[in-house]
Amino acid sequence: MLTTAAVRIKAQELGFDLCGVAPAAALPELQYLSEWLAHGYAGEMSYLHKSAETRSDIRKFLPGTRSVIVTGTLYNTEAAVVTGPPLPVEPRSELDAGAIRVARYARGHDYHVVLADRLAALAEWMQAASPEPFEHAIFVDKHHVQERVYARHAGLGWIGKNSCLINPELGSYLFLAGLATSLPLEADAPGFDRCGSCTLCIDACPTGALVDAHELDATKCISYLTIEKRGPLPEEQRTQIGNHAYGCDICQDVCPWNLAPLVTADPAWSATPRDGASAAELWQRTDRDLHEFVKGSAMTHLPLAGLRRNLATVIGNSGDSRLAPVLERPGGGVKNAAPSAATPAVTDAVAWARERLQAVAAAAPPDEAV
Ligand code: B12
Ligand code: SF4
Ligand code: SF4
Repeated sequence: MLTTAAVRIKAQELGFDLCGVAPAAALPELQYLSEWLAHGYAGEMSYLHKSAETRSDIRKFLPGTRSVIVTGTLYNTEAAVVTGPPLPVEPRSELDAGAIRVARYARGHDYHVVLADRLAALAEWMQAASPEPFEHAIFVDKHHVQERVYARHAGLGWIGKNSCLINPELGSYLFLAGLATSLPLEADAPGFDRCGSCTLCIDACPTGALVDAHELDATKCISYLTIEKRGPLPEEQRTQIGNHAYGCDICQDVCPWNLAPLVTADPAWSATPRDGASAAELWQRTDRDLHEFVKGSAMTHLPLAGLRRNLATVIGNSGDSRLAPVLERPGGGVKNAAPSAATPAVTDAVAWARERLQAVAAAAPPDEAV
């Protein structure tokens, strides 16, 4: 019979840093989803409402599931922890005004693709190694499984007050993904809470999205606003976004369990540098060249118009009125080269950014005004 230990060894060979097994049972944390949705915390993520029934128990995702194999994959490639500067962003030099932040998880290749391939290889190996036939289904983020809950019960770590799964050795810059299977594998012991009296993540969140321990109001979260929210960003939240063009890591960057973050050597997660790129330079790209910047990464899940909306917002937050003229030149000013800039949410963000930068220029002493 296939054992949990054998599956774990194979998973590590395939590039997963962590692997454990949770029972397919009525786990206590699964119940929070319906409460969370009832609070309206999901905002426009209607897919969470639509799939709530399936998400409430993995046995609705794959009937007959007896074991849940959960993997954790370290994606961090940055040696030093860099927390977001105070918001709104103060330009620190001529060069870095308008430098964008891209969340660590989106800096490498698209994890949906990489991890699904590795899980398919694990499933194939299991089929060959198991004397008995079994059912299985892979889940990677977008599938209807509450991954953090099963990860905790597979012994990968605990769910922190910032709502992230934290491993005591590796921290929380981890992708989660796994396999539901009808095989009766031996379950691991669940991870236990090591947050103690710490509240650093709650205190550091610039938007107040962490309304309480383990309670995240996504509608206030920069990750939701920059990635999931379509159309114009709510006016009152634009300055809070600062220079975040895609996602946010602040509540993880401040976590003591990430203080000396491990860096992965896996080439899948190191790619073209995206974090720190110039919002002004990106804004002036044609749509085709802007797509080149995100190609192959999880950032492709955001339509180009959404990225432009975020870039215009970052430029507006840069506090550098010298960046205002670039807003007139999406696509380098070449006609029809940047159709995504013509969408209502983007033109709205541009008008807002221009107004903000004009106000900065007007407030500057005469010799500094442009
Ligand atoms: C929707 C979603 C989002 C939304 C909502 C986030 C959220 N906290 O729910 C938004 C867009 C904001 C988001 C942001 C991010 N996400 Co996201 N997201 C998801 C997704 C698709 C579903 C999560 C979900 O079910 N939410 C619903 C609510 C109910 O869950 P929850 O807040 O996580 O609450 C849980 C716990 O807090 C706990 N709980 C609640 N109350 C209490 C009380 C007590 C006492 C206890 C003990 C526990 C507890 O139970 C809940 C059950 O799930 C998962 C993938 C998946 N299929 O699971 C990825 C996932 C959670 N995201 C992930 C990542 C990487 C991120 C970001 C770091 C990306 C970024 N850098 O911008 C941020 C982190 C923000 C944060 N602090 O959570 C990873 C997390 C990996 C990890 N180590 O935890 C996942 C697992 C994707 C993956 N496959 O790797 N995400
Ligand atoms: S990801 Fe950023 S905005 Fe969202 S809860 Fe964490 S610190 Fe707050
Ligand atoms: S910052 Fe503190 S409270 Fe928040 S997740 Fe980390 S240890 Fe837990």
